[in-house]
Amino acid sequence: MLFTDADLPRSPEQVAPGAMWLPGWLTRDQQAWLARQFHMWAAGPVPPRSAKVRRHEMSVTTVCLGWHWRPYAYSRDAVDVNGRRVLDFPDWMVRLGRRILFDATGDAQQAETYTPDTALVNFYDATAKMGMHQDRDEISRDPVVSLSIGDTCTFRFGNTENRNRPYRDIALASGDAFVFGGESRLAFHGVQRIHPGTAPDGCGLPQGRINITMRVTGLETGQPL
Ligand SMILES: O=C(O)CCC(=O)C(=O)O
Repeated sequence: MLFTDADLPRSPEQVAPGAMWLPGWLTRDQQAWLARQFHMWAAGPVPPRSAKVRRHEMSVTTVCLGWHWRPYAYSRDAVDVNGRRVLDFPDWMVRLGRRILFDATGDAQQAETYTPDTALVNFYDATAKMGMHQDRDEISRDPVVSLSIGDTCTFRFGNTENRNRPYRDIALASGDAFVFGGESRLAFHGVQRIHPGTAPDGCGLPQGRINITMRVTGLETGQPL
């Protein structure tokens, strides 16, 4: 076939009110740089682990920055892993989150004050998935900013009422950003499947998928940057 969907230009798109998909937001070099950061984060002090949700181990492994997430709470120390304090949330990631939020919304005032203080960094192997859920362990309802690196996934973005229709399935590819806030902040969402072999050359992750979601916990007020 001369053209597949992957060859077609992909433009920013509002998936639902408050939910913006920004395809190809990261350059290939930026993806590779973030993949290198991921390998450093994964080296410790707290290793990636599969969280247990209602006694079932998730198929993704997660390493956190700023605050450690466990179902259904945040703490500074990884009390359900090895008790060590998680790495600080990097200043550059605050700036990155602000730039993405501005590109998603055009709202300079909101973007300038956006101060994420935690990131959940998930690694998906070829068979990993994430069930439909809401991100509601944060006190703050500031937007969630997500970045994808590696294999494409089918990301399902639903409604705020339940896990059922209406929802949209979108192909989140390496370098894509996705923001959900406002009316969509509590939308159910999940990862239906990973598409092995789709990671682009040079993205820094030959197999699997990294997803970074930045969030504002609302647990402690940080210093403005
Ligand atoms: O991997 C993704 O794109 C979504 C991750 C997610 O839903 C989460 O970390 O809560």
